[in-house]
Amino acid sequence: MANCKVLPDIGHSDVKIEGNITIYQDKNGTGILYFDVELQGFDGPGLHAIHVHSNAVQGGDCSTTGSHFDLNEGVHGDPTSNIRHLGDLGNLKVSSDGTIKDYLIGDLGMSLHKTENGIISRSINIHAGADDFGMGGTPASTSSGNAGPRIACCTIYMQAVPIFRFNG
Ligand SMILES: [Cu+2]
Ligand SMILES: [Zn+2]
Repeated sequence: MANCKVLPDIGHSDVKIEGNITIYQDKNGTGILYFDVELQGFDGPGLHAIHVHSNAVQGGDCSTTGSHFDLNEGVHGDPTSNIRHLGDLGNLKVSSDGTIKDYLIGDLGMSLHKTENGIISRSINIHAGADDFGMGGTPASTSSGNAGPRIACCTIYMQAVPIFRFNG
């Protein structure tokens, strides 16, 4: 199990987005990787790109996280496509009250283990705009989905699985 505590980008003082993304995968690390997204503080409803980026967040600055996590110099794309970066998770759909609750993304390409596709100590970034999945016909589209600035981000940390003990 891993956790990513989302905070606004240090360069965006107007952004109020915060929350948690809990990430879990079955024991042998070959199953679906789940991202359970719970966020609040968006300005309103809409779509926002969400990606795993290569590096951890330095000093609250989302621009320090590098490009979309991938094992090769791949092309950006739709999370349901075979042509994509590993870190391309698509768009978050934010509700009219500016929150996103119990939103579960499943992914088969990444892992919580110390394998080359592992994502511990990498980051998750949330963008100001929607991801066009590389269909926009511009260089910004094919490299990163033309999703605009990184407005919130977090570093992915391993978290011990809680153990419950019962007396009686
Ligand atoms: Cu991104
Ligand atoms: Zn990408």
